[in-house]
Amino acid sequence: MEFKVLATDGKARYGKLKGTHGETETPCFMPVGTLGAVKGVTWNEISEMGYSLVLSNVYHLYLRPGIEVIEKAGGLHRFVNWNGLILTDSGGFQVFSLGKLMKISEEGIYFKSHIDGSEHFFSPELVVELEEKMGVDIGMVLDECTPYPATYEYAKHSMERTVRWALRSIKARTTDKTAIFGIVQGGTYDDLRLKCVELLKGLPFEGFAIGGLSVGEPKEEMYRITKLVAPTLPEEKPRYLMGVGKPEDIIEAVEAGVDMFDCVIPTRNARNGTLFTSRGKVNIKSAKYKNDFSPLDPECDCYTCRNFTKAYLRHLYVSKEINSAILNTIHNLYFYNRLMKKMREAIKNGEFQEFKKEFFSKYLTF
Ligand code: PRF
Ligand code: ZN
Repeated sequence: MEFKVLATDGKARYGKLKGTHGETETPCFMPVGTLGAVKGVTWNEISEMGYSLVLSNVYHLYLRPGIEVIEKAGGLHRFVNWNGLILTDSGGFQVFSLGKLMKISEEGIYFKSHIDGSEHFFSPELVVELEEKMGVDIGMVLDECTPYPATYEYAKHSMERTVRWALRSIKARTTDKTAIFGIVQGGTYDDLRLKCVELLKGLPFEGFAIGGLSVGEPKEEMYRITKLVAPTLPEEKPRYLMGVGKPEDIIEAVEAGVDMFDCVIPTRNARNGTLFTSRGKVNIKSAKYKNDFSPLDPECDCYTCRNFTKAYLRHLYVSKEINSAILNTIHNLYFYNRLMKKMREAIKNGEFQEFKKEFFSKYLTF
């Protein structure tokens, strides 16, 4: 993997990331394709919207269809027939958030399948092995996503274990075709976060992620930790804020020097009828759109906005038509990609502050 910062504006960075299966400009947003599919859209639509990097998940793929199936298919790219970049999350977060965690030990994580209740074990070594077997471009290490709130003692032990697991992950590597990213934990404690960066930053990871945020802490805490941690990470490597977020959160984090993001918000909200527009969020099920024959976002030139009215989108949603999810997802993912593109242009032109001001002058965040 190759990464180059090509321009900066304040702490914000514009760059290029090259992996085994292509390249992407940064800051970038990764659509979430947990099970090897981004819900509601085809790969063709994903790449037409301008995306060349998507996120998937080793925990889910391990449980179904199983990593052997993916190996037999010739790797994850061949199995799903996506020829762009793929980053896989390790399951460190999913095991916790799905609530099926059985036991966490120094060795790894014992968990129960959310599908059939069967028992499994993930070690840092196994996760790297599975990510390499699937041939993904970027694999995340196994970490412990510290919940919020957590006591100082808990957050400290959990962060220290995440660092020991990071060292084991490095030792388990057998190829550089799959890049591996380390993950910074430490809860909402500044000194633990900085300590974690210090312990990880000398290790031969191709990039670093900030984990353990957007787990229920107040927004101010998330911004504070992001602004504290991002600038301390190695300048020449990509920085990834995991599971974030809303458009306004992403803008704040880009300003702090973060390069990569993923979140289910644009795709999940699309299916719930919540759409992102240049004026803020739109709840398409609202009765006020019943006879509104204007486009969803006059500033958007996605397939949905170019062709359909709010009244029609509302009708599809209310009628539970599959096309509602499809058209809404196309719009939301297009909106997110355009947001990232605007930020990249602004950074290149040294106009990030102007961009931010302009964005928030129109976009209502309540
Ligand atoms: N760790 C991992 N994946 C994640 C997170 C984390 O802390 C988060 C936190 N928002 C999202 N996804 N491995
Ligand atoms: Zn649109």
